[in-house]
Amino acid sequence: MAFKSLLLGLAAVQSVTAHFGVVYPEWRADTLAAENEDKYSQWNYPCGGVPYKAGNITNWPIGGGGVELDLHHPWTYLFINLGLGANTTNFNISLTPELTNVTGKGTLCIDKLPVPLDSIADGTLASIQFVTSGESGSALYNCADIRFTKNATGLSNCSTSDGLVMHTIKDEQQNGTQPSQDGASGTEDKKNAAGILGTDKTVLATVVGLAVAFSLGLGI
Ligand SMILES: [Cu+2]
Repeated sequence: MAFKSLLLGLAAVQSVTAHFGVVYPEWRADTLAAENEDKYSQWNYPCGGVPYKAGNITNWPIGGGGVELDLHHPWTYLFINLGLGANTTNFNISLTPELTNVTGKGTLCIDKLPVPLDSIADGTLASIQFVTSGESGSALYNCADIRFTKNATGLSNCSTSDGLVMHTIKDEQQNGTQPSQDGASGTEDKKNAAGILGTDKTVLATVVGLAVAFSLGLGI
């Protein structure tokens, strides 16, 4: 019982300091802010409990724009989805069609997420859903509302934090799935905690370690 309340205590402490933030396009609401703690929860599908237009609508390029995230967990799977229309709850267009793993904490900049649609009319309203998930499959959600706009400026002044690496399954397949003995890609594979296709024992040990940390409520 005492152990359980210790774990719950740890989880509560982590709840404000961890999770993730959306810097660009501007999120509906700061779901990390202490004053929003009772209103919103990033655990809630599809948008952390934040209603449409709770914040500003950002003009975003028609062919696809950039995003900037603030990641607080040691690693995460990342899914970015698009829902067309005002106040949609149907985020059925994937902007990250390859399974994506981000290792490291800090600022993640993606310069351009192509939108896989042939024609979007200027002024079309939409929302972008950001989902992060650990190995357990439970996920965190945030949304940002956008307006597809010709000549929208997009992301600027964003630089990805040192040590933060984004991988997709496709990258892993193209760069070789066998960690090399001395090559740079081998080093990178060992750092890649999710180790999607990694067979390396270091990777496995890291994943097990993280699984233990997650099961204890750390970093959640
Ligand atoms: Cu968290």
